[in-house]
Amino acid sequence: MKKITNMIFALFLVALLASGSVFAASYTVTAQALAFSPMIIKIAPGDTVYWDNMATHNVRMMEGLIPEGTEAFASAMSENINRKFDTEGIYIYQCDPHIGAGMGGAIIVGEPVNLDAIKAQDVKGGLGRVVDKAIEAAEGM
Ligand SMILES: [Cu+2]
Repeated sequence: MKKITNMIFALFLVALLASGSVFAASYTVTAQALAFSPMIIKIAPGDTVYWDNMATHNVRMMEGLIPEGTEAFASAMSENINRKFDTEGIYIYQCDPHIGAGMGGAIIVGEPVNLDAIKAQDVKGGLGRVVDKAIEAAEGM
């Protein structure tokens, strides 16, 4: 009987792990001077990202540089925000006032399914440098 109970418990744990939701993690990106740290993070679907120290910054997800069907949301200036990511893919964002200095970053959620779509874009300047780094990170996965 004890053996069966243990087995049921083990199956229950496996089901929990597979669902992922119970173990959803939270990551922090900190604005430091004119950069986000870490600039690129890899997370799992269902995880949350918290942007901290945003006194003079914001986060704007860039149209065409995020997974198809997801919202190109933008946060208000000077606001620390929490955002949950459910859809797989690469999300490239910028800080509006400082993108000229290259202040942007990327969240890679699960598999980088939109890598080809991002590579097809011709992005220049500060945002272009962010895109290049995100592509490099995604290709190294
Ligand atoms: Cu900024």
